[in-house]
Amino acid sequence: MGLTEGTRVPRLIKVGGLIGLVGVVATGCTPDQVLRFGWPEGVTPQADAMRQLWTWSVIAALAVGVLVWALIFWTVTFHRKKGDELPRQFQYNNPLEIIYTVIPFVMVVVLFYFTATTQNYVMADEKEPDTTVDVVAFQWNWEFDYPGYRTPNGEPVRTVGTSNFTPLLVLPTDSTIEYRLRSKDVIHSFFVPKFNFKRDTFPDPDKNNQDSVFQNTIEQEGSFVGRCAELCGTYHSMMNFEVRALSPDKFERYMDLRTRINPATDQPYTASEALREMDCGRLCTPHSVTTIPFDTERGATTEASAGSN
Ligand SMILES: [Cu+2]
Repeated sequence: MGLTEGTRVPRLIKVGGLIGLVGVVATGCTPDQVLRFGWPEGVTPQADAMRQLWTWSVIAALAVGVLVWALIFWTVTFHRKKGDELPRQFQYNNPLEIIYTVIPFVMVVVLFYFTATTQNYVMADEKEPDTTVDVVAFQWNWEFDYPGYRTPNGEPVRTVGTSNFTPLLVLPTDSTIEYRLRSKDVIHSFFVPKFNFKRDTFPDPDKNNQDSVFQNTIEQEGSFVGRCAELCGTYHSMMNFEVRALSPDKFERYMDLRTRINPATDQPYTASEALREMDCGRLCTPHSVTTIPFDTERGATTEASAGSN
């Protein structure tokens, strides 16, 4: 039996709904993931504020899209050419033109308002920080200094990355952290994907008029990879580090060790030694777990070029 005019539209709606339902269910996405619309999950309230801006922007865009698609389909379905007579003309219709100027203007104002307030929240650095860390980028690694904690030598607690050691930026959760960025040579960029945030690091940020300070709060313990996100030379790709977020009591224990002399070496505890001493499981792994030191293969390259000579 052929389709009659009366059943075609409800069946289209049913088929369309079914395809949509299968699309959502078959991907295995949770409602939370669906509402992220592809936005990566972060570990800071700042990252979550940006996620909310993204979610609501996409919902607003979809609402406008559905309205526009509906108008298009309504027009092409019910207003097809019926004869040679010219249809009623709408140009120079003032009320219509005012409406389609005012509505987009209102949409832009609303989007601008939420973008500006979210950006102000993410960029805000007026709180008194609980922990301050000086991030020093250099070709091609990172140095992290904690000016609030001093070793018995009077030096700030310091972690420096090398070709064999990925530097661990150990930080406390649930407290305001201030990052003060600078570079020793060229422009680098401090990037922790789980913060959904990166910031260029300049040499002499004051002279360059750069806002080199930002703050955030990490809401969960864990190990999060960090990278340089500005092409800075030959070994740019090896410029990785790892954020190790520890609960405040673990962090205090870590800093307590780092500000004391390790009897085994007669030197202040290094990051790895302190974590090994704490022995708290995976969170205290004394080396990075999210990235590995980059093998420069210098030896192999030298051998290969020697062989070709
Ligand atoms: Cu770099």
